Amino acid sequence: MRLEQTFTNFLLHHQEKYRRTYNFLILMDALISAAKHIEHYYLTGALKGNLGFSGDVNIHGEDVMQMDQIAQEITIHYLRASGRVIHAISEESDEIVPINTEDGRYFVYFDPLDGSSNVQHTLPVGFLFGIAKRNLEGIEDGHLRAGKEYMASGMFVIPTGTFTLALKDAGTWRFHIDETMEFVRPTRIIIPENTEEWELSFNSSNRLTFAEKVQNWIKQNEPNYAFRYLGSLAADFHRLLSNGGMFMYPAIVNHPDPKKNRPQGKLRLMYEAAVVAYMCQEAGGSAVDETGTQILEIQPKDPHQRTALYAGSKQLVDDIAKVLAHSQ
Ligand code: FBP
Repeated sequence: MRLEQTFTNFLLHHQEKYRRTYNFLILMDALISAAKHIEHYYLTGALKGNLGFSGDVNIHGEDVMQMDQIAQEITIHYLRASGRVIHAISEESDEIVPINTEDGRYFVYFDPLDGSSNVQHTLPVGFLFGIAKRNLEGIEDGHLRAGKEYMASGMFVIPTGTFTLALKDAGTWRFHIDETMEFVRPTRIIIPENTEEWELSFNSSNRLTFAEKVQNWIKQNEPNYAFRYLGSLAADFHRLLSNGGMFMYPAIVNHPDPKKNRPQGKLRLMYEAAVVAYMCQEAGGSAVDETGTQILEIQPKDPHQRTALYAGSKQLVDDIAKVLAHSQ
């Protein structure tokens, strides 16, 4: 009989090793409870008729799915119950959500159900989150945190029962859910250097809308690698962390319908790109934007700010970063 180390045991040892408090455990417990409930509602969504559109439109002008609202409600409930969160920024809330502004210890940036094009088919989606800590030494000015100021980030790939967590200067770890609904078997993730399994992951139907230099880079390099794309950042990045290569959501600058151009990118900086970039960096990889700037260095000006994203194996990201920075 093989009994596995649980996530809770793993985190308790981590906190002990770095002489940290129990506060982070309470927050992580809240996020895990939220993810488990979101997974339950998602798995039963088709039978309960929860996988359709809610009729509402979010701040990005996108139709909101019923599951987006369910996932948002569940997550805010558990973050509030933790008593540890100052405020939260969510894709599903136009405004910053004040929670425990006086006594809270953490800022939480999250996308409760990422990968909306997969929802109606109960295909893999993601629960993405980034965590930053209040200034314990001086005045807390509540500024929007750049990715490099995060202390942790992670993602649940729903409904696959997998959870990946990056801890500041302590690596990126993967956990799997067991028969008792516990996340177990902490496995350190290092993006492989061996290029055998490397892949490129991007929405190929957009390729002619990318900047010419990006199109040329793809033409030169794609013959060397596999191509994989699920249309869910969490699911695509989950696979890429194990295989290596690069996930790309470039800026759209050459769309035949100029109204559909997205020079600033599609993905959101604080709760999508920076979350992935943080896990990437702790796993030995890298992540840049359309100018070749490190995603984790970008200081957000707006909670829902967008960015282009190139994330994955350092060698590939450094290579395209040179091209991106060059002809600006
Ligand atoms: P949502 O948050 O609206 O789902 O958008 C994010 C996302 O779905 C990512 O998960 C995914 O990588 C990308 O958009 C897919 O976009 P596209 O359908 O344009 O390829």
